Amino acid sequence: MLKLHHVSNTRSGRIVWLLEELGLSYDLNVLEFHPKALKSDEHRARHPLGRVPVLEDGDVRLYESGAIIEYVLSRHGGAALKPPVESAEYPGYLQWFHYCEGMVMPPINTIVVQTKILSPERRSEEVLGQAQRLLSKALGPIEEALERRDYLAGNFSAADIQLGHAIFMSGRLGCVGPEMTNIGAYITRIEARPAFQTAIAA
Ligand SMILES: N[C@@H](CCC(=O)N[C@@H](CS)C(=O)NCC(=O)O)C(=O)O
Repeated sequence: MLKLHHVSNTRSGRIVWLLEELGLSYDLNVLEFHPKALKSDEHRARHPLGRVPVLEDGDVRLYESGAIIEYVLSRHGGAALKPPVESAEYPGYLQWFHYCEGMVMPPINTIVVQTKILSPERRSEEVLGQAQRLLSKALGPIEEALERRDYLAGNFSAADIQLGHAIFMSGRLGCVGPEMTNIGAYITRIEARPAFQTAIAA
């Protein structure tokens, strides 16, 4: 049985979403977003940095969301959520899948730190503004790509889970302006998926 270590409203929601889309059974260990839980010896034994997501599958333990998604797709019947390697959609799938942690999440991390984690006296308007501008720039090519399609790589795919979750988070952080109409419609589209709703409620 798969076991997912999860904190609400974080990247581990991507994995809940994936497992729900695939209809897989899994145990969910919901942790608090608090050092007592995440930096405990018990959790550090699962993830050396004390973070989520962590997926356990028998003797296998993985703790990087993109790797977890690829692993589940390969070993647990997820072929339908990835375009075939020889298809025209495959290069775009790869690009958007990795664009998430490479380009979109770094400024999101800074925005979360500057608006939610640091105490008010340690926050910096300058650092926050810089991260917001960077995120807005990183969303630009996605807005353009969604002009021609409903999902990032043709049909709904794991790229929509990985990057779609980050786009949804960008919206929640108030960083999707009204001019980003394609992204706005995309967020509405993914929010309508029952598996996504389960993931956000978890
Ligand atoms: N690149 C990693 C990032 C993991 C990560 O930073 N997770 C955050 C939640 S979104 C976390 O656990 N933060 C807790 C902490 O920093 O103490 C992934 O995609 O899995």
